[in-house]
Amino acid sequence: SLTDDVEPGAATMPLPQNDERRWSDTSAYARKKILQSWVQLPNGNWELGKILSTSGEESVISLPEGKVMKVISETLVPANPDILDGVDDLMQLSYLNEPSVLYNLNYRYNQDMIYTKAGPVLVAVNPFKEVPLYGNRYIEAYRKKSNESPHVYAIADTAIREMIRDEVNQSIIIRFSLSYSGESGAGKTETAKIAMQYLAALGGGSGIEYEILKTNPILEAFGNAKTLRNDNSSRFGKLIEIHFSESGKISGAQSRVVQCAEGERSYHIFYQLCAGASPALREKLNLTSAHEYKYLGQSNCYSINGVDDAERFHSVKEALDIVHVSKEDQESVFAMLAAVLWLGNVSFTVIDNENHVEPVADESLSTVAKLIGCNIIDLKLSLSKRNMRVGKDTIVQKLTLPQAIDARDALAKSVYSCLFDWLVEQINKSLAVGKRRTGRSISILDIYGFESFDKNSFEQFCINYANERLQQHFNRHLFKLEQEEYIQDGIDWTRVDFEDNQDCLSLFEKKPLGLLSLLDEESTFPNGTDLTLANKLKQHLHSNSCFRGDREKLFTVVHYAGEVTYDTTGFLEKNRDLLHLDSIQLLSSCSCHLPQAFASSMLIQSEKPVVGPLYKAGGADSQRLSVATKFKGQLFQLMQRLGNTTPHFIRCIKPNNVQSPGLYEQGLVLQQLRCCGVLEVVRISRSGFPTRVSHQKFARRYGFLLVENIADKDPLSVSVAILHQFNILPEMYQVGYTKLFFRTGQIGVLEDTRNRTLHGILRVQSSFRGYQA
Ligand code: AOV
Ligand code: MG
Repeated sequence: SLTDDVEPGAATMPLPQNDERRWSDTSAYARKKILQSWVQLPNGNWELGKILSTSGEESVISLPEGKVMKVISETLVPANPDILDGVDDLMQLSYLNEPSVLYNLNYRYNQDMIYTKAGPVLVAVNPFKEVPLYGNRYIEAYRKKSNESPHVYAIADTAIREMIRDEVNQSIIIRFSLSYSGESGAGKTETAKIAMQYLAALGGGSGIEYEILKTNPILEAFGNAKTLRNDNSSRFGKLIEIHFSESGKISGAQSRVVQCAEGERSYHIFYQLCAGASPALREKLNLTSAHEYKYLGQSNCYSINGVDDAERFHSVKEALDIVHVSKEDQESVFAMLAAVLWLGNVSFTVIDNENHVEPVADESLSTVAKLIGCNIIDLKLSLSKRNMRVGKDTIVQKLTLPQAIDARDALAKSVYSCLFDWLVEQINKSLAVGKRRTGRSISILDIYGFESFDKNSFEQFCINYANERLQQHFNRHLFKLEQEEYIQDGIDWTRVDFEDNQDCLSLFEKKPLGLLSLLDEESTFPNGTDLTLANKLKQHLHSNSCFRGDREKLFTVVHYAGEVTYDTTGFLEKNRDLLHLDSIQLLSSCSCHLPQAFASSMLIQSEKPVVGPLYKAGGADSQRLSVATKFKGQLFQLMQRLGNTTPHFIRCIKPNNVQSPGLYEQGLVLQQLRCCGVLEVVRISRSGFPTRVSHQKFARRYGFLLVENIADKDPLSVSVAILHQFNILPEMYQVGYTKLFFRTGQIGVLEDTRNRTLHGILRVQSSFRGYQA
């Protein structure tokens, strides 16, 4: 037959080209004769073909629709037999390579099976439509384990069980990373909500779970915005900690937030307020329509398909009721929002021949003053002058138009970000009422993904730095720790290489010559500019392999997910956190209580023991942490919390860039799979021993199943006896010095036996009791 011509083990071993080689499973290929193979078409997509013949270096392949193609044998990639179509764990694929993984995910995706396991990681492909996979019926099925197909619910369930079994805090890390194309909209936030749903249902009975779910609309309204890539894009990262009591009931929750400086953004809540405020509130806040506000007009987009802003506004108000924000406070919150909107409309007029300006005394200015409760003259002053301390003297500097606009926008941003922090605090207070933190917790991390645009600024710099840190957590956990543990415990293990990103992290964090330190240093120089910053970076970092200086204000960082070129324009301003003492003074002079609270929180912050370098704004005496340093501090706190947990990973994948259901773009999916190292994870898990149990624990858990007497035996001997009695195949486990290591799935067999036996014992006991009664 024609196919007999194929000699896969011979010279034409089909190694995929260049760096994809590491993902191919050549040994398996060499052992078997391949009938089906993947062929890469000129457009980059892979298609399944039958190998008709192979001669020399070429093979003849028949493709669907009767096409026949001659290809270089080396470019062929083995395909899996049909019976493996749509397996629910990529570990089960005989041939582990890119096209096979792409095909498998696609096969499932077409049938609305959006979840697939990749060893220990859950891969979720965004359906961009409602899929019938959620709700009480499904929750119940996963709780009872009657449904075992991959699901967020299954991950959440494992987290609960491991929390109880190992008495260790757990985390569910929902992340995504991708270079050069929109990562936003992959489904992280939705996935976090689905996980919370499950935890709330299982830890139910305390009443708090309802509140936890209800806080979502608040955080989303104030923290999310419509972007080109995602109608509901998160502009902050959050870690939700759900606390459980000893009895496994939810006892409280807390959100930790990592916020990074953002330009003026159109957060949902602004549109919701404009659309949904009652006539009385409108009058009180002097509210007009969204179109009238400059801050909202910038993107020229006022509504989102299928979203009723007015209705959402009511949900937010309800949610605020649930977390016990009083009606009065709610009104203050809305007043702050309106103040921010009106601030954007404040305009300036030139007052002298040196181009100094002052705000125009119009409706915008007076409304802002009224809403925050300050004197209009004070407001005017703070937007046209700046107090500077030079040595012991204070001098007053008048502002030019760009400076005044900066001061105005900085005030608006500060009010908004203080408001957001204040809300998070209220939510946390309400969710933690009087609860003691005795039990364990499960944390869910939903953080913005890697970003790379045509132009990348300070925000991308922070976001990508955070992702670099998280990537390391992921790497360390899945690869490094894994292998180190094998070696430490003396078991047979061939090293699998993985790419560490420590070099890139050092580029950011090294002191004093790292990106963050140098940025902070330059921010403290009154004469520092974006250009001097760029030059400084180039001067000190040019020999670093993760850094490249480019022309003028540009520099490039080689991230794990790809190269990103940053433009230092605006870096110093954004890092300095422009709010001057003048503005803090203005807010503290206000008669309304929220601005006062904001002012004092900012003052407290500046008086805190300093973690990073101090910043003096152009000589002004506000000593505040730089934004980057604050961000790093928040990030480290987050990592510290995560560090003490057993992580469970979910990777979200976006199958197309147009938020459309049913459309699966191979190239886009592949890019994402590559970036998050899905195939390496599968490979390492498949060849490794992901389940491990100490001899003591193992002996304690299964020892009673033994027929022989074990009373005087040490745990290791007991463990070995158990393995023998249950005929666990030798290639399925390894005995280490302190632990047993199992291949995936093995422990399940033992657990089943244990459960059956226990069940039997209980039945005997209850029938015995019945007899007594
Ligand atoms: P993101 O959190 O990953 O983006 P989202 O969770 O906001 O992405 O998802 C974007 C959109 O995809 C949602 O608004 C839904 O319409 C849809 N979607 C995601 N997951 C599901 C699902 N399981 N079922 C149905 N629809 C879904 V960003 O925060 O922008 O990085 O920054
Ligand atoms: Mg999100």
